[in-house]
Amino acid sequence: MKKILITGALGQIGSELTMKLRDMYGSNNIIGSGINKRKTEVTETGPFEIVDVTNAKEIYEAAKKHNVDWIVHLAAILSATGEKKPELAWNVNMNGLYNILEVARENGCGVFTPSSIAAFGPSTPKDNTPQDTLQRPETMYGVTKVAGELLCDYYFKKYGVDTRGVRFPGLISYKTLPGGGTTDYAVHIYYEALKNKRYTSPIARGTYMDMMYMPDAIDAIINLMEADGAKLTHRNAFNVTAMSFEPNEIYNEIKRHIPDFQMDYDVDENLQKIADSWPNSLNDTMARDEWGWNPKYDLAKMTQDMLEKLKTKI
Ligand code: NAD
Ligand code: AKB
Repeated sequence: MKKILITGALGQIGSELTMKLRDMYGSNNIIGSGINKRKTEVTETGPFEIVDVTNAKEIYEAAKKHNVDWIVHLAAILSATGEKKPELAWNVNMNGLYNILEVARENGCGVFTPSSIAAFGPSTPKDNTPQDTLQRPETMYGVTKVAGELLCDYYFKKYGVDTRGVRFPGLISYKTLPGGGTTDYAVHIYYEALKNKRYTSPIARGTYMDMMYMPDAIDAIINLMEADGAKLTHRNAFNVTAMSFEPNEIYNEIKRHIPDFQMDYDVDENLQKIADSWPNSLNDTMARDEWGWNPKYDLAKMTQDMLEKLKTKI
């Protein structure tokens, strides 16, 4: 039986992961937390604490109060916001992670925290990007992600903290809007297709990025946390992907369901620069071999489900 503290639990991943883990382990065993509190499913269906991850005392007190044995650390500043506010991104992503790892070390907790495709940079091989390769990212978000991967490795090797993580691609979901990333266009396009039948893409035609539907992302977190640690040779920051597409391909897929949907382009230079520095497609063989990673959704299946779910929501 696990007792888990989740940071950033009201975000895009946290809002879905918290509910799934409460179903699996019981509501009282899954403690949501966030920098502030607002009325949502997460705050109404189980324990919830205010935890600013830059404040070590708040993390420590929440972990002690609930006697947790795992921390799923999701609080972060994502790529687009991070380029606008690099100091904030460094503070939340690096000092936050350091505080989490210290609390885990003192209390004997495991830590799951996601890295990202942003941990790669322009000098990384772009196609079929290997698990172990050059990582020289040029965004502050990417810098914190690659440093975070190394810090998690360090805490495992030096102190035996059970750290685990994946490099997520852009995540697509209908429950909670994404929080300031470069891949957010691949969520917004569905909302606009249903609401206005028009979308202006800030990412240029031909820009491939890895993507994944949220149910697969949730499975990745749970399956890696449940995996036998003795069998993991990589542990932190496994490449995982489910699909790779460029804006015109997702547009055409949506158009199959909404024939009069139209899209044009107004490329955002800042986002495009970030997107151009990331891989086109990851090689996730290590995750498949070491803990059975096997995504269920491709672009067609995801689009059908997204449109069905969003229609009801909107
Ligand atoms: P999100 O932006 O939706 O949620 C992050 C949450 O952290 C927000 O609710 C925000 O309020 C909170 N937060 C910000 N500063 C905080 C602080 N100081 N203390 C506590 N909470 C704070 O992000 P997400 O998409 O859910 O991402 C979760 C993790 O997954 C992050 O590490 C992110 O880098 C990683 N990731 C996400 C994606 C994606 O496409 N969503 C892709 C790759 C990696
Ligand atoms: C972002 O675009 O910043 C995130 C990510 C891929 O890490 N979605």
